Amino acid sequence: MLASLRISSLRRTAKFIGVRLLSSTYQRQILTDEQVEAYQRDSYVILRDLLTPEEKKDFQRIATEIENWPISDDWFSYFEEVGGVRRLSRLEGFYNHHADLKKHVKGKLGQAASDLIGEEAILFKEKLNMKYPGGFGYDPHQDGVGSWNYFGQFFHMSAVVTCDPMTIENGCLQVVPGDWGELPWLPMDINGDITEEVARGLDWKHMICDAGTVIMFNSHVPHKSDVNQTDQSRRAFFITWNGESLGDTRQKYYDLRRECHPPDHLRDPNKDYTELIRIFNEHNLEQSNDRWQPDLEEETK
Ligand SMILES: O=C(O)CCC(=O)C(=O)O
Repeated sequence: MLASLRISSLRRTAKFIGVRLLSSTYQRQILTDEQVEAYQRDSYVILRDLLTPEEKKDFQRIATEIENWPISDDWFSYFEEVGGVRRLSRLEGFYNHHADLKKHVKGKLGQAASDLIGEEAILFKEKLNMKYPGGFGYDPHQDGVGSWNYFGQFFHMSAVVTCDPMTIENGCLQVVPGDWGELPWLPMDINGDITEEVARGLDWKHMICDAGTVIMFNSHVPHKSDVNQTDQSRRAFFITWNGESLGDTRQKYYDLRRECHPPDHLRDPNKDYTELIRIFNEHNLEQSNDRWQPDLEEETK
């Protein structure tokens, strides 16, 4: 059982490490010079044709299968309430339960992640964000803040694989190009999001793309998205790796998540999760259920 003292010491450790390791012997596997250069310039790269048309369709099939899975102790299903209707907003931690997804993650996606990290990529976490019509947006944040950086981790690479087109109207991902990848983090509010004042001054780019596009970005890149204003879903996988020199901490991450931010059906009704959820910077998932207390946000003002 993790005591809150242990959590705050993990948090302190994560805050002071911020250097990226690159192996000088690594041989690039799949990305072109141009793609790697785009990533090195902007800290993200859009790969519109990394996947073949068949592979793009396959990701849509896999997303449809996974979103129809029942609630289970084996993965994490998070829900939101829109217009009084409760529906799925996210699934996490399903990698070991879908053989075809595993194949894709180990194949081209893992190779592209390795090419950008500069050493063999180890899977850290995976999720499928549903963003159904009216589905909530995400406040401006940097992913590496908080729990991602526990257990000696400090740098991650994510691949967004879009399963529906991303448009301004349906709440596409927005990122800020720049030389991101090292500390310090941008100024944060109490929820771990970038402060409104700082976010307002950033140069946000909309990631408008077709289904099957892959967007790679590192865990320091500021990003956000808006509510889906259309009547179609906007599903996207977010697959995240770390370099092998930082070890395999996926199980530890999900054990911590199970303890501190479990899905509803695994929550202990007698436990207050408010502070524990903070270490995951996932208040957006809670807000979508009207469960996040606004008075806590006031403390920062
Ligand atoms: O799905 C989106 O629109 C953004 C998701 C995001 O930023 C996150 O899950 O951290």
